[in-house]
Amino acid sequence: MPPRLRPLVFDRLSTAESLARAEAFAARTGRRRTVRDFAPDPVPRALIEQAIAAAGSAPSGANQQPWHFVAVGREDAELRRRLRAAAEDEEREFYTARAPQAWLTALAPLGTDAEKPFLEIAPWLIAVFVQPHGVGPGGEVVKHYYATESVGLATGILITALHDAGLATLTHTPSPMGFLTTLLGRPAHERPFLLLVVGYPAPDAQVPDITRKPLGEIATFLS
Ligand code: IYR
Repeated sequence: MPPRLRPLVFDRLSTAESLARAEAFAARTGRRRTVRDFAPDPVPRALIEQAIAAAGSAPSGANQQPWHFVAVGREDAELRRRLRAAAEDEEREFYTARAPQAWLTALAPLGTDAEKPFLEIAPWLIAVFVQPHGVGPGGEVVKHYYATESVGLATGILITALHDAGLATLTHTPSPMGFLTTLLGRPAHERPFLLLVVGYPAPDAQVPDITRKPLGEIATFLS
C-alpha cells in the first residue's frame, strides 16, 4: 500500500527565538526533581488528561503507539490500599532478600526503602503499560516494533509535561509489578512498565543532595 502523505505543519523559529526557548526549556526541565514526599492536595483530572495526551504524541516504532496509561485517582481508597500493600510486599522482598548488595549500595544515596505511603497519599497514580504486541481484528498477534523504547519515550514526555504543568512526580518501579496487571484489570498482552506517582510535594519534602553530570560528560560533539 502506498503511503498517504499530507503537507507538514511546522513553525520555523528564528535562531534567536530557538535559542531563547532552548535555554528556558533546559532551565525549567532542569528544576525537575524526583519527589518522594507528597502532599494530599488534589490535582484536577484535566491536568492528568492533558499530560497523557502529550505523552501519546511520542514517536513510536512503526507508529504503533504500544502504550496504555491507567490513571488512578483517590476515590477508590480500597484500590489504593491494595496497590500500596502489593507494592510494599514486593519491595520488602527486594530490600531484604532479592536485591544484590551492589544494587543496595547504588541506591543508598537516595534513601529509599520498602515503605511506600505515597501510593495512598498522592492524588494520582499513572500506571504505564507497554504492549509488546497488539491484538488484530481476528484476535491474532500483531508484533510491535521497539515497544519498550517507544513507551520510554512516551513516559519521558509524560514526566516532562507534568513537571511543566507544575506537578511533581516519582518514577516508581516496584519489582516485579505484575500486581498492576491484576489490580488494574489490564489484558494479558500488556506489561506494566512503570508506576508514576503524581501530585504536589509535601511542604517539608526533602530530596537527595545529588548532582547531574555536566554537558561535557554526557555529550560528545564531533564537527
Ligand atoms: N524499586 C525499588 C528500588 C529502587 C530501584 C531503583 I534502580 C531506584 O532508582 C529507586 C528505587 C523502590 O522503588 O524503592
